[in-house]
Amino acid sequence: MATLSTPNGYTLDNSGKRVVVDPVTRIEGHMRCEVNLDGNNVIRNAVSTGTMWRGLEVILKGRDPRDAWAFTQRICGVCTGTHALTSVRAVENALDIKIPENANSIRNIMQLSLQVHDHLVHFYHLHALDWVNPVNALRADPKATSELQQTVAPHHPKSSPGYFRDIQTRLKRFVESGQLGPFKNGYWTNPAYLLPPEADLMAVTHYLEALDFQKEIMTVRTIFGGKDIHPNWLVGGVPCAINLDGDMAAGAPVNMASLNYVLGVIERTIEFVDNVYIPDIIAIGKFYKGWLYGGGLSDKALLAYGCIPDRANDYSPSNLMMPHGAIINGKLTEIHPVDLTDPAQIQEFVPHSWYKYPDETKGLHPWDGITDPHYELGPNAKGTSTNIEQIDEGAKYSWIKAPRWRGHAMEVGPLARYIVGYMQNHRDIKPQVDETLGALGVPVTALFSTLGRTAARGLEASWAAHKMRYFYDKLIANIKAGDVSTANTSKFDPSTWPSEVKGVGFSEAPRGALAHWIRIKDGKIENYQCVVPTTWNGSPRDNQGNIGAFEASLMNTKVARAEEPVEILRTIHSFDPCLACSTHVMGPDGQQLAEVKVR
Ligand code: NFE
Ligand code: MG
Repeated sequence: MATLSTPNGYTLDNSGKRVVVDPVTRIEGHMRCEVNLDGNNVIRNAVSTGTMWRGLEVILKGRDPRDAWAFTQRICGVCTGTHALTSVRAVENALDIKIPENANSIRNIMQLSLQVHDHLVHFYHLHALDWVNPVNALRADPKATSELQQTVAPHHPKSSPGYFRDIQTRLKRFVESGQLGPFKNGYWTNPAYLLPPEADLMAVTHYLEALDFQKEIMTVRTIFGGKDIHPNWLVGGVPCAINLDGDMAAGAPVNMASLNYVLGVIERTIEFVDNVYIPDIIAIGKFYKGWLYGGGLSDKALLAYGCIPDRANDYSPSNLMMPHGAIINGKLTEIHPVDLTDPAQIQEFVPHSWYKYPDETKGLHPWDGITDPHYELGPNAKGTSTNIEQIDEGAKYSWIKAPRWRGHAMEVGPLARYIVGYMQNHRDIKPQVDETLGALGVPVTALFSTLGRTAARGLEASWAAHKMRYFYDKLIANIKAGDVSTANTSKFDPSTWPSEVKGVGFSEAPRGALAHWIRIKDGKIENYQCVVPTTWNGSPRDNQGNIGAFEASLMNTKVARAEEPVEILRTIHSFDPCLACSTHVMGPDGQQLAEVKVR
């Protein structure tokens, strides 16, 4: 082909120089990305491939629905609990099980703490080095760095010149030893890095502080869920007993002492996000204003399911504290309601995915989903099936299916949630976004960009941190009113269940809209399908030729050095990809189907 127009409004041209990034690092899971550059090094064609596959949906067949959360939680090592939460909701929806208010508050606190934790790790440890140059930080003046921090983040206590000098010395030792550790393999001489040395040193310092803070924020889930990164969950509520006078040894993990501890962690989380994370985004954003344009989806197709029910058991949009709705064709003022039970709304397509359907011209709703792997490279691929040199995107080319909402390729995640919320005048989101745009001095259209996506994630981390406090207060008030119930076990026994039921559970995972669909027959799982955020964002082309969100976001980006594609990483990383979540399938007998070598 030379040029090809997609129904979602992109013109693809694969005639120019092909650049392959494989593996894309600083993500979860394994991903490959290929682009074609024109004579001016502008991306004119983009191909995103999930290069791994695993087994979960098939493993679940025939198992006890009450155990599904424990399996699905292991889809991923970063957004763990959100799958467990979505799974117990799917089962509760199928069996019409209501949970106590305390369980709702505790689930929300756990989910919100995951949201903040995940966003912090993404910004500092997976994404920051696309903007921040640790080698350049060696040239910083620690005193000027201290002054910079006191200007941009005046409430953060760790700000003395001596503190920054110590960090710089540590960093210098790293670099001089030739062992850059976490800072290895960066493009540190690339002209795309624009921060002054002091901003680099400040951000690298916060990288280390955020690393440290991880071990604190995860304790919220260890108290309510017994452990992390894979805490315990329960169909019908949460598996922890509340006894204010109790102690851990007596089997009451939720007591006065541990609740006080949780409160302390929540307060420190709010402090860290509001005094460090948000100021860093604004400080970095000011130096990279060019990245507030481009990297968005030109058709502005955005999807959010909503999450964080205020009262228990009510999943209608008016009770969900995170935004719900779909935007298509760039019409921001028209927000469509989303119905996950409607086969006309959600469908997964596979003509460009390494799966087989009986009829691949049609999509399947997840309740009728089929997981039948089929690995083959197209006729125009280069290399061999185990050592791919170039993907053929005209054929099957990814382990990710292509989910579509009413036929549209959608972006999900913090940016989708924040734009839907902003357009709905969400009472928390609207002022937060307006304040940030004001601080950066840019119009609302700047949201549709690589940095807009990164900024939305930071704002959402702040929102989530404050909402943890809201549900903490709610939990305490309810306990003080005499209600210590955390689980409803009235329908736990399968003999109380109908012989055939189906259900759907949904949440907003850190990376976007997540849902699990379940069919239960005679007390066992008949079919289980997960459609996860990175399945939406990282999807390949569909039956109509629509490109997915990763692919669309890369289009028309200019790359400074073709051999150092930091620009590709910036935009792909702004989605916080998780290929582990999105490629969670394998052959029915668990056999190895092919070995895909990643260069
Ligand atoms: Ni593995 Fe996940 C999130 C889910 S997939 S990280 O967030 O669900 O994008
Ligand atoms: Mg799936």
